[in-house]
Parts: sequence; C-alpha cells; structure tokens
Amino acid sequence: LTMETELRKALKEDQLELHYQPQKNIETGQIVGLEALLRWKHPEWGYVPPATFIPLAEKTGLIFEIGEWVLKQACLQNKTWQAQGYPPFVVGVNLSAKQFYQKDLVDKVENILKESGLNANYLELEITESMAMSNEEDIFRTLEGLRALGVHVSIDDFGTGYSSLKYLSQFPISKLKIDRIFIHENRKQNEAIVKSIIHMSHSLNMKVIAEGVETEEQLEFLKTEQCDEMQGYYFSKPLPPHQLDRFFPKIV
Ligand code: G
Ligand code: G
Ligand code: MN
Ligand code: NA
Repeated sequence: LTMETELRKALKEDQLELHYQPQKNIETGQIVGLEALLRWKHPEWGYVPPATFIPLAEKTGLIFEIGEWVLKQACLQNKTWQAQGYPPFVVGVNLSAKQFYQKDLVDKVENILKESGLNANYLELEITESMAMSNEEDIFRTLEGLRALGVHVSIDDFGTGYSSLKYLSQFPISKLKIDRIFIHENRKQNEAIVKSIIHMSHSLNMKVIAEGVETEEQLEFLKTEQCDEMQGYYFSKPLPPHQLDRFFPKIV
C-alpha cells in the first residue's frame, strides 16, 4: 500500500482530525486563540505525523482537498464553541504554500466563513516567511483580500526563514510567531533575538506570540519583555476538541 493511496482513503473515510493548542495572553492569562493542528489517525499505522504526510499531500495535490477540509472543520468547530457560550477566541489554521498561492484563495475562505457562520475576525491563517516575502503582485493581492474580509494573517516559525523587512512593514500582517528554537535553546544570543522580534513587532503594529514555551523561566522572560502571547507545552499540548472543555467552565 502506498502512502498516497492511504491518504486519499483517509479523506474519504474520516481518518483526519484536528487537535487544538491553546494560546494565552501573557498579561491577562486569558485564552485568546487555538491553533488547529492536523492529525491523521490511520487504522493500522496509528497517528501519522503531519511532517510525514503534508509534504506528500503537497506533491500529489491532495493538499487542496485536505486544506479545504481543515479550514472548514476549524471554522465550524470555532462556531460551535461560540454557540456553546465559550468566550470568543481566534482559531489559527496553517496554510501550505500551494494552498496560499491558489488564485481563488480569498473567495474560498470567504465561502467557508459564510457556510460555517464564523465571523472573519475569529480566523487566523498562518503562513511562513518564504511564502509571503516576495514581490509577486498576487501575494500582495491575496493578503489585501484577506485583510478586507477581516481575516488575520500571521507569520509562522518567524526567524528561521528569509524575511524581507521591506515586505514585513508593508504587508497586512497581524502577528509574528517566534519560532520555538529561539525560546528553547538557552542561549544569550537567543534572548537578544527574542527581544528584538518583540520590539520590532510592536513598532510595526503587529502582535507577537512565542511558540514552544516549556518552562516557567521562559514565560517569566517573555512577560518581562512584554511579549503578547504564548503557546507551548508549559500551558498545554495540542488536544482533541472534547479535552479543551477543561479550560472553559461549562455554561449550563
Ligand atoms: O503538530 P506538529 O508538530 O506535528 O506539526 C508539524 C508541522 O505540521 C507544523 O509545522 C505544522 O505547521 C504543520 N501542520 C500541522 N497542521 C497542518 C495543517 O492543517 N496544514 C498544514 N499545511 N500544515 C500543518
Ligand atoms: O510549525 P508550527 O508552529 O505550526 O508547528 C507547531 C508544532 O509545534 C505542533 O506540532 C506542536 O505539537 C509543536 N509544539 C507545540 N508546543 C510545543 C512545545 O512546547 N515544545 C515542542 N517541542 N513542540 C511544541
Ligand atoms: Mn503553526
Ligand atoms: Na512554528
């Protein structure tokens, strides 16, 4: 059995799931967002990590169907949480390069928002530096289109790619997500880098979130440096939807 065949089957047979990792406002402690992370539960292989099957999905074009499923599912789930009376938060969805470069991406997102009934403000799309930082007219148009809808766009894994500061300042981007390697590795240089990214984000009127926060020391440092948000195992790993109940007192 090839993995491609199995992945096609996964879509048809409902083997894909989304788990969600909470993102906290550091100052208030409130959960302000949840990042949707795709999981493939294969009947024999168990969980197949996205790092294994996303590249294959990109290569085969299956990513379009998978990506649309992820977007729909995340929007519907967030709308459901809101309908249940949970305090509103943003759901973050990772986009792959091919997905982001689709000519009709903005229309697709608009339709999914309409179908799910989710307000655009509660959706954030995560793209990487290499996907965004280009002088292609189409990229600017897509970002402008998303902004016009009211959808947020963030730059994932920030600091590990190649950012053009020119585009970073001109493009409608809401948030930088500091890559977890800068949080993890306990080095003086990394502290300097994290401080600089926080400062730059705020100067450019963007929010900033630290990824991969695992210890209290890391959180204290981020608090001192006035980083807006945090995400990481220190607070919670990604969880299936029903396990997120614990963070939100049930509205009866
Ligand atoms: O959750 P985990 O660490 O296994 O994720 C590994 C990688 O897979 C991350 O870089 C993440 O951005 C990516 N990923 C997770 N879910 C999705 C998704 O729905 N779409 C895309 N394109 N990438 C995803
Ligand atoms: O590339 P992206 O940022 O989308 O990837 C997110 C991935 O990082 C998820 O697969 C998630 O499982 C993983 N992750 C989230 N929090 C932590 C953490 O605190 N430590 C480590 N090592 N990985 C984390
Ligand atoms: Mn991400
Ligand atoms: Na990341």
